[in-house]
Amino acid sequence: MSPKKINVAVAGATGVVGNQMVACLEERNFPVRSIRLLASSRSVGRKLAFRGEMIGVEELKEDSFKGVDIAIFSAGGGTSSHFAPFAAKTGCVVIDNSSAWRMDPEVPLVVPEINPHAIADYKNKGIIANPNCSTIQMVVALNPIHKKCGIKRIVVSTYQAVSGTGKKAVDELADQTRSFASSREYKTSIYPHRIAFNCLPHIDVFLDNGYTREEIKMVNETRKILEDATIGITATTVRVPVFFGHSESVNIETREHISADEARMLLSKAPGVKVVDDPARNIYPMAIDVEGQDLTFVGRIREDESIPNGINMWVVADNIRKGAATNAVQIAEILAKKYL
Ligand code: NAP
Ligand code: 3JN
Repeated sequence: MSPKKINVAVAGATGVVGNQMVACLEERNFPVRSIRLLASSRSVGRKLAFRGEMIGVEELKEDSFKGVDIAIFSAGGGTSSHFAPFAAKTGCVVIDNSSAWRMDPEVPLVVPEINPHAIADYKNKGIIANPNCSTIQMVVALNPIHKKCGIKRIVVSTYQAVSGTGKKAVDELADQTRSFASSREYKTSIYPHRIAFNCLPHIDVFLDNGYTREEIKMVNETRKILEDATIGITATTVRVPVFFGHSESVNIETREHISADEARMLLSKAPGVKVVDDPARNIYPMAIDVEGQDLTFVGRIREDESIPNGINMWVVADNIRKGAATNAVQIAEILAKKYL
């Protein structure tokens, strides 16, 4: 039997993430009957390609969702907070890529390799949340170990690409790099300091406890997806001058012992993971190799010699693909197949 055809809307279609959403729907041959591309009034008149057709961008409005089955949002938290309930009220299911709904206890927060069963809870509010990109790639790598040995504590430091901040940040890194290389004055508008040839230990806003909001997203979202509120987690999130691909140094303490070889073996069979780990030949995951890929790459797997049950690893993924668009489209695929 051929799959049911779905009427889709993409809100934020002109952005870095929205563009990949549209590309992903096409590449994965999602059973689209019709597609509406929505953005702000600034983009009305623009056209975007889908399956060889040029489709006009429409302004996102409260009544944009009539006849739509699935609406994928990536137009910022404020936009999702306001428009997702209108979409859900019309009867369409929202897959939201912002932080607006992630920690709502009635809204499922889904990584298909880990908790696809949670998708059933879309019925509560008509909304499913897509996690933060840094969380997604970390939990894809850690879930197999958590299931086998129980993770007690996670210490993570991220090295996040500028594409995570959107189109203007990609342009800022390119402009600053050109200016710096030709000894011209550089401009700073998206980040508070120069990002070219620099690292900023600052993603999203600072909170009263000294952490950034991005760091706390990683803590809360990881516990919700792994369905374990007891895991101790501390994160430091850093913006680095890379265009695409987030990298993470992840240290874990497990309840039961696991050797580096066992962890490598476990991860080599895990869904969505590719182990790239041959340091003798200088082989390890790198941001420059993951652009356009949907897997999470894990390497530098080794025992933490400072504690009895510790493992270190290096985790890299395309932040716009698995970190955002691919994960959302995977959710849409399960929703379409099992629930609609
Ligand atoms: P971007 O390149 O700046 O694009 C923003 C998109 O949102 C554009 O399509 C823009 O339309 C649209 N938009 C902004 N304000 C709007 C409004 N009031 N009404 C309708 N559309 C509006 O940003 P991005 O990198 O694609 O990120 C977009 C959002 O996705 C982020 O704010 C975040 O919530 C989410 N995100 C999630 C992850 C993740 O970790 N899962 C990663 C990155 C981003 P115009 O082009 O017309 O301005
Ligand atoms: O900075 C990154 O690498 C990921 C950024 C994600 C992001 C950017 C703006 C707003 C988010 C998010 O997904 O958490 C949000 C947000 O919706 O809060």
